[in-house]
Amino acid sequence: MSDNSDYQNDENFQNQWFKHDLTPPPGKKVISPVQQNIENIKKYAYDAFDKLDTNGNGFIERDELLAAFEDPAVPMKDKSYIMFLLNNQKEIADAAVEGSGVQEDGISRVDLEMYFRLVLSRLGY
Ligand SMILES: [Ca+2]
Repeated sequence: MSDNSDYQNDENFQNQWFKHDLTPPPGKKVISPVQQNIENIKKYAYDAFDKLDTNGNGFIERDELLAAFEDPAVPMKDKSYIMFLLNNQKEIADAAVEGSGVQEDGISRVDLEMYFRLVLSRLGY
């Protein structure tokens, strides 16, 4: 095998990959940074739901968000998501009315679903 055929040392080969990274395939919808960020927060909230809902009542309450935010073991990136949830807690909790009709202060999974759907539609996605 000569040096010329060694793809690891072939700059052109590597440049090809960079080009592909920057150009989305035709017809594929480009996800904006804002949309991506919202999707990340939603995914985080879903994935971390059981961890955040420390008393296991199916709702993430403000106290639980604050406790997670102050936990030194929680990574900064997660804290930025938690901060978003804290800042928008009222609006998220009000996004869906749970079965009983009694409005809860905490965030349920249904609230998350409804809220993020609402936000994305508001942004025109
Ligand atoms: Ca809870």
